[in-house]
Formats: sequence, C-alpha cells, structure tokens
Amino acid sequence: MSTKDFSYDNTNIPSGEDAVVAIVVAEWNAEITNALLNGAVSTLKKNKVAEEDILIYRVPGTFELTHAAKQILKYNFADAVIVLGVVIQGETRHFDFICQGVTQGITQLNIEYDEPVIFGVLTTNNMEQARDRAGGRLGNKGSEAAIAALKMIDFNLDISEDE
Ligand code: RBF
Repeated sequence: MSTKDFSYDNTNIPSGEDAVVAIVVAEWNAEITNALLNGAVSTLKKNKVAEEDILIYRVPGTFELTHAAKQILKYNFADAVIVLGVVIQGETRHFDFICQGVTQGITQLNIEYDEPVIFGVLTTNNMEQARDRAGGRLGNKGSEAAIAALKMIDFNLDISEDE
C-alpha cells in the first residue's frame, strides 16, 4: 500500500512495541468487517505490535461495539481499543439509529476512560462504497484505525511523561 492510500500522515507512525491493542469486530457485513480487521492487524504488526498483544473480539453488530469496548476498558488490559463495523444506508432503515448510537457511545467512552477508543465504523450508502474503503480503491479504514491507535497510545505516553 502506498502512502497516498492513507488519510493520515503515515510517514511518522509511532512504534507499537510493548503496546496492547484490543480490536472489536462486528459480524454484520462480515465480508467487509473481516477486510477491515485484516487491514488493522497487518498494520499493527507492521508497526511492531506483537501478535499476542493484538486481542480480537467479535460482537453481533455495530450497535454492540460500544458495550464490548466498555467492558474491555473496565478490565483495563489494553492501551487502545479499535472498533470495526459497517452500516450501509441502503440496506437498513436503522441506519441513523445505529450510527448515532455507536458514535455517541464511543464518544462517551473516550470521555470517561483514559485509553482511546478508535472509531473504525464505515457508514456508507452502498456496498460498493464500503468495499472501496475496506481494502479497495480508497484504501483500508481498518489500517487507518490501527495508525490512529498507535498515534493515540503515543500521545498518552507523551502526556504521562510530562507529569
Ligand atoms: N448491524 C451492523 O453492523 N450493520 C448494519 O447495517 C445493521 N443493520 C441492522 C438493521 C436492522 C433493521 C437491525 C434490527 C439491526 C441491524 N444491525 C446492523 C444489527 C445491530 O447492530 C445490532 O446487532 C442489533 O440491533 C442487536 O442489538
């Protein structure tokens, strides 16, 4: 994957050595969420997160991501949590409810807990747009979520060193 496949600056990714990253994946639209998961895992490994420090959990749908992330944060064993899901507008009248629920839920967790929860939920008009963002034409948002996790873990390290 070239640098232009990423929306973030990926020339300066902090090392993931010693980091523990939990990933929660929704089973809905599994073709897409598995592609996001593969992107996230390979990017974490490429940036030195050890395989045994990448903890993967599956939940039924995007709506369950908030609860799973909250449980992980409560037991305090991960430096960051990545949530991965796909909600496709054309396929669900629940689109707005699910999107709003998970966005607010994850935002709330980011306010309440010290470890970041990284938002890797695709909200697209159709399947093609989802595929484009899950390893297709527009890169892989799972990989970008992994980079965001590494950057936020590094941010927290910087902050705690300043104390
Ligand atoms: N979960 C998703 O991750 N993506 C979806 O597009 C999606 N569409 C749904 C549509 C309906 C009508 C319902 C009832 C659920 C949908 N879900 C979807 C599942 C949802 O995230 C959750 O797993 C269930 O609502 C159970 O809490």
